[in-house]
Amino acid sequence: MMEKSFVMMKPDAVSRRLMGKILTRFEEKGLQIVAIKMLSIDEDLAKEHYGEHVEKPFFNDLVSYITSSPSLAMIIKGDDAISLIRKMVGATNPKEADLGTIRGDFAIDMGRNVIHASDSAKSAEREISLFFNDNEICDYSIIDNSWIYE
Ligand code: IDP
Ligand code: MG
Repeated sequence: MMEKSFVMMKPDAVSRRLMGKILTRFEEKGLQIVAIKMLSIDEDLAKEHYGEHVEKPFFNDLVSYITSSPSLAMIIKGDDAISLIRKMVGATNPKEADLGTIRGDFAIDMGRNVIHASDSAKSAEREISLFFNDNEICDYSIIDNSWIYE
């Protein structure tokens, strides 16, 4: 099923100049970027985005990390994009993430794991509306789609 996922390069990815490399992975896979923007996430947005973790011991550090410097927010579209992108991103703990995944290849610490991706259709919908207005989402057709999809 065609899906849209919310994906975000975290402050470490942006500041380590990894944006191009990470974006290339999604493009080369055949996925489609339908929205993208750099933004400095404020405390309110960080707490809202990570609301499910409010009781966790790492919550304050997570909010500091995410608000420390700009992030790159995106919406990425494709067939089964939500679970596909979670696979490309790899396990939350980069030390356990398989090599070949984004976290496995570019990160070491859990609190510096370079990227966020929605974990379900429900989260994707919530996160997309938290970060983007409808008029920031571009629905355009891509000429090579018949070489990506059967
Ligand atoms: P996910 O990003 O793979 O979905 P979640 O469990 O939703 O993982 O956690 C959100 C983010 O919180 C993680 O990506 C990571 O940056 C941070 N985090 C999760 N667990 C820990 C921890 O035990 N220590 C430090 N940071 C953590
Ligand atoms: Mg999560």
